Formats: sequence, structure tokens, C-alpha cells
Amino acid sequence: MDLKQNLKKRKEIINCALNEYLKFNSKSPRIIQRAMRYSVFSGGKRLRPILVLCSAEICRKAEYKKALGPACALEMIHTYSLIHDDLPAMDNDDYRRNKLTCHKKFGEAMAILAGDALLTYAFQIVADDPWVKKELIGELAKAAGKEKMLGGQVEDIQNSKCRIKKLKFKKERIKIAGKINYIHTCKTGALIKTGLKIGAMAVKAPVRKIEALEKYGENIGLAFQIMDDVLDVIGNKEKLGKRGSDSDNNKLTYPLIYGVEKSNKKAKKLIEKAKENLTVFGEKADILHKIADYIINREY
Ligand code: GRG
Repeated sequence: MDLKQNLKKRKEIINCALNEYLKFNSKSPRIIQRAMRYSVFSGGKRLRPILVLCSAEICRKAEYKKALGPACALEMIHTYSLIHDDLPAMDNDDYRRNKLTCHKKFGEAMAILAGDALLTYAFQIVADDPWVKKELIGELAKAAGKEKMLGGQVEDIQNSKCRIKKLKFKKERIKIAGKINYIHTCKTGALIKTGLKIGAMAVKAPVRKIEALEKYGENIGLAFQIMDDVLDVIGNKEKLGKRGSDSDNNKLTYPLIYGVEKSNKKAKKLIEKAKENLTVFGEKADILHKIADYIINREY
């Protein structure tokens, strides 16, 4: 099966499970359920939950469905972060995936609440899942919290006024390069890396396999954000589904510091490094090799 078909099949499994978790019911106001569903089903690639399932599958194929709850929880956390990231107080974006952002469709208050509801529901899902151990819940919380995704977002906002002229001194460049790695690793990399970890944890994989997958995740996570920065500069806005907003928002990005060509090279190196960690899985990891390549070749 080629990669496109493989990803499509996995996406269908995930969408089906997400649909079950987010079925309309009478337990909460309809408007919040609509806002949650609107953002979850607005055309995301499902990269993170796909990685959770792949990780579980290459460790213990027969049991991969045990990772479905954690995979959906991770996608809900990702969606919450995007809803909040689009808000006027943050990136102030009107469109995501070529659709109105949650606050443009439902108003700011409802978008904040939809994000909050997705974040809390994600933890309800894993806490209620009979297959899930409490360590996995801790991993999810750490990845989303102040030391990782949220911390990265804080640094991103605080450094968004960084002026290019500051970068003319070597010392300054080194400091900024460290900062940008921290931001990307925490803001974007943490959820991706944790996806690979929790997939393996869900099927009780041995520690050495979990660690190998984590290292793979760390490298593809950073490469993913570098490519996101590059696409923000040179990507097709129609395909990306949003305006390129990093430069408008004075964001600290890889192309800003290294230029597009060097950023591409850095991402390629990270992908090669990521693949080195898959040796232990042999051919079973074929899909993860292909996903790694897709990350640097994607158009959106
Ligand atoms: C707690 C107030 C509050 C806000 C949280 C942490 C945070 C806001 C935002 C950080 C999340 C963010 C925007 C990270 C950038 C990562 C990124 C490249 C997102 C896009 O990922 P894709 O391309 O998205 O996988 P799709 O659309 O495919 O789901």
C-alpha cells in the first residue's frame, strides 16, 4: 500500500473514533459541542494520532487499537492548541485549513471554551480508558503543559518582537539559535514525540523500543516545525489554508535566522537522524520511514 492510501486508511479509523467521542448528546450545551466538532472536523491531517497508531502497531500490531483512545486525546489537545493559537490575543488568524477559525465562526468566548473543553475532555478520555495506565496520562499532561507545548508558546510570544538587526553579532545569533530550538522543540515537537511514546506505552512495549521511538519523534518533531516555518514563507497559501503570518507577527523562525535553503538542509539532516533510530524495528518501521520523508516533502 502506498503512503497516501496508508495515511487515508489510518485517518478514517481516527475520524471514526473521534466521531464517536464527540457524538452530540444532551449532557452539555449544543453550542459548545458544535464548536468542538467544528474545529476537530475541519480537515486536519491527523499526523499526531496517526503516529500514535503507527508506534503501537510496530511494537504490537495485534493490539494497536488499545492506542486509539490516547490517539484521539492527543488530537483533541492539538486542536485546542490551534483554536487558542488563532485567537486575537495570540496569532489573530481568521482562517485555518481554508475555513473560518473557531472564534470567527462561534465568537471569541465560545472558541476559548471549545479549546478548554477539548483539553479537559482529552484527559477524561484517557482516564476512562481501561487500557490506559496513569503514567501515560502524566506523559500527555507534561507534553501539553508549562514545560513543553504551553511553555514553548509562552517563549514564542515573548520573543516575537526579536529584531533581525540584533542578529548581526555571532554571540547573539548563537543565543537566538538556542532559543528557537527550545521554542520549536517544546511548542510543536513535544506533542509529536509524546505521540510516539504513548503509542508504544499503550501496548506495553519494552523500554528500549519506547526510547527509540521517542528519539525518532524528537527529530521529526523539530523537522516538522522547521518545514512549517519554511512553508510559511514559500508555501502555496491556498494549499496551506491560511495566510503566512509568521513575519506579520514578528515570529522567530528558522528561515529568519538561517534562510530557506539552510533551513531545508537542517530539516533533511534531522529526518536522516530520525530514521537511524528505527533500525531496531527492521521492516516493520517502513511506514515511519515514509512519514519522515513526507514531513520534509509536504506542501501543507
Ligand atoms: C493555553 C491560551 C493557551 C494557548 C495554547 C500552546 C498553544 C496555545 C499553541 C501552540 C500550538 C501551535 C500553533 C503549534 C504550532 C504547531 C503546528 C505546526 C501546527 C499545525 O500542525 P498540523 O500541520 O495541523 O499538523 P493540521 O491542520 O494538519 O491539524
